[in-house]
Amino acid sequence: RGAVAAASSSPAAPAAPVAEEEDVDRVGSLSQVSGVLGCQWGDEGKGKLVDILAKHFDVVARCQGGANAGHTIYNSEGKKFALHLVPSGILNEQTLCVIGNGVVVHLPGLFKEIDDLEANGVSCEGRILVSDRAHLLFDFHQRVDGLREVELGNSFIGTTKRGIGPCYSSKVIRNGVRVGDLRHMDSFAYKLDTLLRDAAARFPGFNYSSSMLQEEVERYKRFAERLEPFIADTVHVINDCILNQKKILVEGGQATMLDIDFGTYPFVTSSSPSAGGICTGLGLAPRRLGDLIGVVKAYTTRVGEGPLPTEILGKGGDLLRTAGMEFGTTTGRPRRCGWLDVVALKYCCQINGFSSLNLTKLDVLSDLQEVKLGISYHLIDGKRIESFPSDLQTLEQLQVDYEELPGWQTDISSVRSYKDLPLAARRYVERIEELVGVPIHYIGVGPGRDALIYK
Ligand code: 2SA
Ligand code: GDP
Ligand code: MG
Repeated sequence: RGAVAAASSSPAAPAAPVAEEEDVDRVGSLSQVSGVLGCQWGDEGKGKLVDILAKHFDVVARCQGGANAGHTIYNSEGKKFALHLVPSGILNEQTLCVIGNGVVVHLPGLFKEIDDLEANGVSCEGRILVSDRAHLLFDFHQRVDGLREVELGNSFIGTTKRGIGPCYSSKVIRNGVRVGDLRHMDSFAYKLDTLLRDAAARFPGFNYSSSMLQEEVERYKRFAERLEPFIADTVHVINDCILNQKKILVEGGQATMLDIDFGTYPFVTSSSPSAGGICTGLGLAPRRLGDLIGVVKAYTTRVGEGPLPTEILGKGGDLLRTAGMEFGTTTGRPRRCGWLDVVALKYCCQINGFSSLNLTKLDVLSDLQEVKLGISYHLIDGKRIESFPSDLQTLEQLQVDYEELPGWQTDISSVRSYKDLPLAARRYVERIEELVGVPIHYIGVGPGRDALIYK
């Protein structure tokens, strides 16, 4: 898949009308440092919200993950862009995009993404900074990702095979090579050699020779030259922006249920997509954080293996997948679908302390006669589970208690004002707010920039 998807016009993404004044006020009054984080298992539509909010911020920054992320956004002409490493603020000309120290950076992928953006009329020059502390993700990390998945047999994780886990492993075991190391090519070769020898010793199927090292070093010498203008001490840049009253929006990749600590371990990614990852991934002090917006799909999806308590198997799941076009933005894999899991959502809100939520893809539920919310869990013996379980055994055995609500069976994709939503749709939204205790300020009714209701 190209870094930037086909530059096609989507019929579902019409040109954006001007937002009403009070909507702009609400967005304009978001804190100096705000964040957009995923509440479920990723692909909630974080990219769309970041793109919409970007014009009210000076900087949009990524703090974790890498090119495993896939954020699909549309510009005002309905042109589609699929971003992986470049922050979703890039379509807004005034925004500086920062790739923070917590991100793992695959340079060939980043350059391809930049080339594709430029080819589609988006100027990136001088608008992207990459942290000198960010770790480099090499092609060999991707090979190792694939080898590990094969080695796991039936217990494979279902990773994106973008090398994320192996790169964070190199970082944590203190073998990693960082962006700043590109400025010291003499020691770069030695560091890369150590990494490649490690991989060759660990995996019998991993071929490695000194000529491969030489080739890779030569390639990275060229990359180093091209990357030089992008490299920055982003910790300093971000904190300096704060001192100069600039506004920073942090864009999360993946989501809390895929968090290395809080997710359904080991079926998780290898970074911290929760609020804590903002501080460690950008060098931002916790007390700088202001509004954090949790993005939650009106139902649930997950791509990859692992527990999904409210999953709808068979035809019902297929219907949601088709209606919501639920296929991975990075890998094209079909996403598993289910009802909204309120237990998982409450757990996620607890961890992140969201000031508000963006409920996305409400339009996708429009055809259903009834909609369900997974409101609590119990075990086979009837015992209620009070919090989101940490172990796979419980997660696999638990039963979900559902609340059924009437569907609205009306196309809501052109609704732009909360009061114009059908009563049943408003009841669904308000019931979620009531159960979770966090206000829903934004409601997505389509993929386009304009398809957002401010509540
Ligand atoms: P990895 O590659 O090591 O991070 O995979 C570990 C788990 O994390 C999941 N993961 C994701 N889940 C949803 N969306 C992601 N991004 C792409 C998208 C995914 C795609 O936007 O659609 O295209 O397949 C993402 N990235 C990682 C992954 O599925 C594993 O469960
Ligand atoms: P992210 O990883 O959280 O940024 O989400 P993705 O971009 O991977 O997946 C979300 C998908 O849903 C994208 O194709 C978006 O264009 C689309 N999308 C976002 N919000 C809405 C919405 O409110 N309604 C519909 N129908 N699609 C949406
Ligand atoms: Mg995605």
